[in-house]
Amino acid sequence: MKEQLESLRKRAEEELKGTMDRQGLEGLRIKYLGKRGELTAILKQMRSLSEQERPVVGQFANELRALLERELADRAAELHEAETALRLKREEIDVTMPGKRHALGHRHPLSLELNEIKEIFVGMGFDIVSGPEVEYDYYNFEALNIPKDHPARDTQDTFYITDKILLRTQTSPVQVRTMEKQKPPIRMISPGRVYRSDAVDATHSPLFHQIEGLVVDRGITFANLKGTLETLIRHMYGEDSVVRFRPHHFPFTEPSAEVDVQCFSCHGEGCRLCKGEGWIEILGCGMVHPKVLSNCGIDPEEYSGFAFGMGLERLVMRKYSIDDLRLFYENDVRFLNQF
Ligand code: 2NL
Repeated sequence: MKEQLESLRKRAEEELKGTMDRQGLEGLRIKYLGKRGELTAILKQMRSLSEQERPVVGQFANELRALLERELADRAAELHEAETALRLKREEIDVTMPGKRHALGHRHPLSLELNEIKEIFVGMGFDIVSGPEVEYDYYNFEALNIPKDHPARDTQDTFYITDKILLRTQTSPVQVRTMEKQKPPIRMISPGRVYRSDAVDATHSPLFHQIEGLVVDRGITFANLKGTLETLIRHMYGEDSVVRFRPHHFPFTEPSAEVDVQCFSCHGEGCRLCKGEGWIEILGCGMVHPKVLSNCGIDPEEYSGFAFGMGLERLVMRKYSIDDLRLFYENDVRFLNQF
C-alpha cells in the first residue's frame, strides 16, 4: 500500500507541475483528495491491513495528504503570481512615450483679417461696438438720409420682416445708435454681419460682413479722414502702399469718396488682379452728412465727423486672390487649412 501511495504521490506531483490554471488545480484536488478521490479510495483498503501496519500506513497517508495540500496551495500561489505578472506586463504604460498630437483647428480667414483690422483701430483709440442684426427701417435707412425712393430700400434688395423691421444691410445703424446715446468725442468701428437680398454666386451672398467706422468731434476734417485711412491701409498693405481718393456719392456723407490702393501685384501697370486698372477699390468714405448728425441729436454747427465702410470678404478675396465668395461659407477644410 505504501508503494501505491508512493506512486500516487509521483503521479499527483507530475500532474501538478503540468497544470497551468486554477480550474486545473481544483480538478486535481478532487481527483486525488476528494471524497471519491484516489487517496480516499486507497485509505478505504486500510481495513485489510494488520494492526501493526495500519498506524504506520495511516500516518504515511496523512502526511501524503498534507503534502499534496501544501503543494496544491503552493502551485495556486505560483499561478496567481504568474497571472498577476502577466497582467501587469500587459497593462504597462510607458509614461515617457510622447503623446499623440491632436490636430488643432484655427481661425477662419475672415476672422483673421477682422482681428488684424480691429487691432489697428484699437491702436488708434477706437472702440469696437456691435448692435442688432434685426433693425428698424429708421436706423438702417431713415436716420442715414437714405431717401424713400432709394433703390437700396427696394424689397428686391433688402430683407424686410415687417414694414418697419428688416435685416440690416450695413452696420451704420450701430453708429446711429451710438451717436444717439453718447456725446462726442466718438471713435468707433462696427464690424458685423449684414444682409442683402442677393442670389448666391461667385461674388454675391445674402449674408456678408462689413466694417464701418465713425469719428465725431469738434473740428474733425477730411484731413483726419485721410490720415486715419492711410494709416489703416499702410498697416494692411505695407508702408509703401500708394493710396488715392476718388470723388463719389453716398446719401449719408458729404463730400464722399472711394479709396483705391495701387495694385500690390503689378504696382499700377495693370494685371489680372486689378483687371488692368492698376488700382484696387477698397472702401467708401466721407464727412458725415449734417442731416445725419442732427438726426442723431448731434449739433452739426458744433461737431463734424467722418465715416467709412468696407466689405470684409472683398478685402480677404483680394489679399489671397480668392475668386469665389462661397468658399468662405462652405467650410471645406481643404480651403480653410490654407490660412
Ligand atoms: C461702402 C461705403 C460707407 C459710411 C459707410 C456712415 C455711417 C454713418 C454716417 C455716415 Cl452713421 N456714414 N457710413 C460712410 C461712407 C461709406 O460705406 O462702400 N461700404 C461697403
